[in-house]
Amino acid sequence: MFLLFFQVIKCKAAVLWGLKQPYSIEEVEVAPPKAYEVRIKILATGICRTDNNATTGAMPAKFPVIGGHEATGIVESIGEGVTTVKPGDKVIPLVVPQCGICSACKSPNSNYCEKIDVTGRGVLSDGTSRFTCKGKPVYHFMNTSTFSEYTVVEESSVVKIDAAAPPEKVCLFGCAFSTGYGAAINTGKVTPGSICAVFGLGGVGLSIIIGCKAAGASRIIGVDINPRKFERAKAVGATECINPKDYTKPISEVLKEMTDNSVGYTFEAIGHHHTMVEALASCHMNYGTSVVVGDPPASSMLTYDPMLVFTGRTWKGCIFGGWKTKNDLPKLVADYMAKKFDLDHLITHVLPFNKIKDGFDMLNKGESIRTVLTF
Ligand code: PAD
Ligand code: ZN
Ligand code: ZN
Repeated sequence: MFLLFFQVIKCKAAVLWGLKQPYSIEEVEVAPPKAYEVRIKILATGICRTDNNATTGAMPAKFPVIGGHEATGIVESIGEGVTTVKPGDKVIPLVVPQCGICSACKSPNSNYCEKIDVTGRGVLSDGTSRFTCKGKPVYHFMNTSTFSEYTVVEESSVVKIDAAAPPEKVCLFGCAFSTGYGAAINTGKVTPGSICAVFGLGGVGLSIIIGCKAAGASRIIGVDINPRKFERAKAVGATECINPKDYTKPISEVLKEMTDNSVGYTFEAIGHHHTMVEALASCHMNYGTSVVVGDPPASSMLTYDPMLVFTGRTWKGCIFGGWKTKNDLPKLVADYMAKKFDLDHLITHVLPFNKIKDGFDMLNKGESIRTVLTF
């Protein structure tokens, strides 16, 4: 029985063979976990813009790669030395690990664990991958690779959550919700009564709105070029929504006029240079704070007028909403179970895993917020 745990598992996974190719469902082999590693059976996984960025090159990845990073699963087996999870535990794989020993993990002010993989390393700590397909190694994506029936992660990249948590909802704590909510609460530190503007009303932007509302913002203005996003943004707390295409002047000017020049906080949840600068220009020239949440396109430079920060604005970014994942995610899920948050407006579609292509098509046509794939 013990030996059964340590067999290679053959299963279905969505493999990206190279840039600008679609995710293709293949049979892959998933090796058993080595020491300090955990093999997880994935139950549900969301489709995030970052998974699409891996296909365009905006997010670095080592090909061929199994994408996906926003998921819930059950621990299938553990390698030697693993103590924080055991087979049968319900878990969330962690895009931002918490190894506990690097300088970021030891600092109370950082969650940027050195084990994070945002550069497309694609391998676990021993320099190898646990996946093969058609005799070739297939690489890991952001330490997680959740577009697979089974995946292997390091112990630092997985956390146990409440066994009763619904997998097809709480997978959003694996990325969108935690990122957006934390960007407002932890990074922006939105204050009661303040005015906020959120650029980009996808899963991350809507989660920022939920965070701004929880922090007591008096006005939350959603900004998106797709007006089909407005209804759900308002449902989660946006007080108004505007479309830059409806104006000839810069949206920073529009926001200034709408608010008597008093936008305290802006958030960029799109991932374009021009909207990052526009969001910066949209917060108050002195006391305003602007948070970059959207993934900056890889290997690109941004130019901006330094006067924008010289006058006193604060320009910040965050990864995964600033949460220390192993410590904080179980508490966020517990808050969800206590009905502190409602994720229903964020999830527009639930599809079986083999419909992954439809999920990406809807993301790229602007028809979905979050599509959750179930196994
Ligand atoms: P999404 O594609 O679902 O939403 C982006 C929204 O931006 C869409 O509604 C678009 O219509 C809108 N948009 C596009 N262009 C413009 C424009 N010029 N002006 C206004 N609105 C526009 O993405 P998402 O919510 O999954 O992710 C948003 C970004 O956040 C994306 O860059 C993703 O890679 C990044 C991200 N960052 C982290 C992090 O830790 N910092 C985590 C997860 C995702
Ligand atoms: Zn994501
Ligand atoms: Zn660390």
